[in-house]
Amino acid sequence: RKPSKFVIKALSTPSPVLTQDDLKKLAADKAVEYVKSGMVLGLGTGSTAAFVVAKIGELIKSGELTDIVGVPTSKRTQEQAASLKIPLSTLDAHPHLDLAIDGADEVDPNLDLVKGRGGALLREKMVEAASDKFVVVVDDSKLVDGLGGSGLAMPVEVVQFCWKYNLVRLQELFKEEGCEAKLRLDGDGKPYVTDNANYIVDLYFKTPIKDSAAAGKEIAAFEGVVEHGLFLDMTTAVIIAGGDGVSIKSK
Ligand code: ABF
Repeated sequence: RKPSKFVIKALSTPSPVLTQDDLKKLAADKAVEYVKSGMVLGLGTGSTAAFVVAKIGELIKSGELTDIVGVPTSKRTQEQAASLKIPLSTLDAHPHLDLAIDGADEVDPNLDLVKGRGGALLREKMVEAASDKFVVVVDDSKLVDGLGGSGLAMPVEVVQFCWKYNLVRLQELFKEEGCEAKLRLDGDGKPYVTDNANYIVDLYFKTPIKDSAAAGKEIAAFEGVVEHGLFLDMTTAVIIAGGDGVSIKSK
């Protein structure tokens, strides 16, 4: 399995009847071509990343990949990888990773990302920042002109203590972008609790974030903010599956 180089390149043309899941799987399979035996791998979270983990499990089972160590970015991924018998470790034991592969919620033309609608942003950012290469797998519905521009949530993980205080401060910070901040709730209408026992405040913007680098710094400076979903200057390459086929973008 020879991986292509990280360049913008159309790789194949899927038939028009492919579903969103088919597209996610196409992107995932392409990303797994970068995985080599002996690698320490960051295992992402979300439905696209789940296809990546499944494929890696398959290749380990068939003997095509050996000596893989996976560092999961969530309890969910940990469970999936364990069920597939992927050997697992932690950042404590493996502080340096070769490659991380994960999905994203938004990808801008600079390959900066919004992540964390799946709730795993803190562990994702820790693992992906510790990785030599970070490959993002998406279907083309995730492409935006500016971060925050999809109308969907940009998550911020906050401590439970006085979460409302931070919700108000975050909303105020993005007044110009018409930001509405909401505490994320679970299926029972209770506050959603992350793997790290924190809450998530979701920010909804009317217009994209003007300066995402400045925004990231300002959000992170708030006491009680644990992490935010802006993943800036972290991406090595993005694998995009869409109606026109699978393509790879890198800076
Ligand atoms: C993770 O899963 C998250 O950072 C992002 O929120 C989400 C994307 O999920 P999906 O691939 O299911 O759209 O990558």
